[in-house]
Amino acid sequence: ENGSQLWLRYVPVEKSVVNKRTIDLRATHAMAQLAQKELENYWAGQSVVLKLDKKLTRLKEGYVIKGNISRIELVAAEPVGLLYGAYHLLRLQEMGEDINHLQVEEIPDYDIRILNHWDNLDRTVERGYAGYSLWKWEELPHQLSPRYEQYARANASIGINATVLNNVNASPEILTSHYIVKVKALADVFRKYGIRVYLSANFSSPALLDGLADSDPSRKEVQDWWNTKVKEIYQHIPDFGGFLVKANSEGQPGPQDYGRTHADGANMLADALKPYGGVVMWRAFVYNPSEEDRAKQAYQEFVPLDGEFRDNVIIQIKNGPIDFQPREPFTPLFGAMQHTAQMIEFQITQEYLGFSNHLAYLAPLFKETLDADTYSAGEGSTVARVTDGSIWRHKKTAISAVANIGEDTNWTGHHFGQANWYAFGRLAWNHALSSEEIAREWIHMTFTGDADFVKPIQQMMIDSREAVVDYMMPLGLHHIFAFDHHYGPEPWGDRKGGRPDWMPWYYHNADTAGLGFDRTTTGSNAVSQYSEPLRSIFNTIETCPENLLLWFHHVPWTHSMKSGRTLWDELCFHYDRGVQEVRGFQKIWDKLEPYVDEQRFSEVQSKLKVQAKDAVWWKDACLLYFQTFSNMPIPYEIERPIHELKDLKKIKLNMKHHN
Ligand code: BDP
Repeated sequence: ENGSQLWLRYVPVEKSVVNKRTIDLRATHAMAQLAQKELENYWAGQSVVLKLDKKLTRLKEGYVIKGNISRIELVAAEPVGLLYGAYHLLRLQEMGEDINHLQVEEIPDYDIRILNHWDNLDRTVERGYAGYSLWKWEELPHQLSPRYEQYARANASIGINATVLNNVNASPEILTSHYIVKVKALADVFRKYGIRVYLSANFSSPALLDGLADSDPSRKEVQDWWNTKVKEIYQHIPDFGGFLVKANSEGQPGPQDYGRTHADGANMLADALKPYGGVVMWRAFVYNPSEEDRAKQAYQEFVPLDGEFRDNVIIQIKNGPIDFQPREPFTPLFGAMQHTAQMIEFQITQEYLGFSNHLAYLAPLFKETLDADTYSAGEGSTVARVTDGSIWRHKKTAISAVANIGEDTNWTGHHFGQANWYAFGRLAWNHALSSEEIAREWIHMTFTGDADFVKPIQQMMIDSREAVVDYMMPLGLHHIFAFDHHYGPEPWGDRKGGRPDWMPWYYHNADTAGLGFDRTTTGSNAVSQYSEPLRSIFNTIETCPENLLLWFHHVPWTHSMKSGRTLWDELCFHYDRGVQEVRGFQKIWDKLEPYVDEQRFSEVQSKLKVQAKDAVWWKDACLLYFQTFSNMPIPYEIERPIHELKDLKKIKLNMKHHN
């Protein structure tokens, strides 16, 4: 048992069942046949009839399942809907649900449910912690690893229907003919499971690949280059999804290099893709080392462009305004552009949450953003609703997340990392699902349905994200990681001549008066980018949620918190609670050894040891460092530090960050 099967542990049905049961397919499409095959192999219940009904367009890629004791009917408008319906049935079976009176109607909340791989062509993975890239470019297109199909099946089983194969810091080579045939080979495998391929495009490709004088989007020669390139791609991949673009961000080229706007750049690509139905996902992750608060910059650059983008452009926005921190408020850009389609970008890979060493179940983080009310069209304008088309209808809706998948046998490095891939897929399909429900499903399918195991593990998963927040960056602290690789604490971090917006002090602002980033109306005024009443809520120290306090305020060390403690004591309390929680996870896990196979048990056990050590490291580093400003004692009920600050400052991890 090595975790390679993910949550797909369906048991083949016995001969005796097969003889009594029919899986009747009334359609011919290959994907419908695949749905039939999955049920033939694994469905142990009543007979199933699979039908397509093109008139049911409201279902989109969804399905209806109705059933009585002897016969279940699965109907979809699209062949892929039958496949999703088949996986739904198999999930019910795995969960031991009652399947006698089924009345299911499922319609996906987003049209495009897409994974973003940050995979480089040399097979290193940016912010990847599960080994090398799955894509074996040197063997493609001739050799197809069996994992391509396993990957596609796993995605289809949770409703993911799209994938970006390469890093947003894109090598232009991906668009050469040499690579396009390789991409085609992958697309041919994925298509069977309803998955479309997208590529990250380097904006300077025309100049870099074919020697054009520049890549200025207003020049006819450049536009022609993209038109020809797109045509070539569609000749090989008729259902190619489109481009994801990181432009004028962290040194990547873009339209601003030529005095053009993001809209000019995105529209040029959109025009090239339009005849084929392709889309452009244009990222809003932009910021410069300027005087301006980094958290404000995306909004400032993009809001003025509202209405200027083509209808096949979607602006891809990270959940938080800085960068995938353990906790951030939602990016204020959500809901602020009513005439432009917007999509969320989450990060499944744990760049800032302990890599694949820490157990952190991310559904609560995803939900926190999805459920956050932007108030942009009145109360109830949650981030989910301003992106899923229910408030402003745009041509296509989408949701994305940076994958945590690599070549490791268990796919994600940490066995519990699989749950985050799973959770993203389930939420992309239905953002109303709760973190608890999703965890329960995943545990059942990945480990066992025994309640004595499911309950405590579910609780541990639910608590795990907050534990990470507690021992790394409680109360709205952010970006106090070690430089570059982002593993471990470095609140003292400073690089001579380095960009201030990459330095921890830029974010925590510790001084003898207090701690935190003043983003109020008298500070950087980032609060003004939020709609009322949020703006006032965040702006006022008494009403600002305490879990975001140091995000929005520079707070005196002696400030009295809701608990009655001072800020300093509260900070100590949170760091300590984080450590205690991880110790608790170790106990829960050890106690459940009888329910888990040996290999997965011991692998998770050793990861938890690393996490517990790291949690203490974080706690000691942050408290000892911040104490040099607060000059206040660590409350006596809290575990004493076991490190010296001067030793912690010497730790240099030799980790490479591949760009
Ligand atoms: C940051 C990563 C960096 C990515 C960048 C991005 O540190 O490696 O290239 O985001 O999203 O989180 O473009």
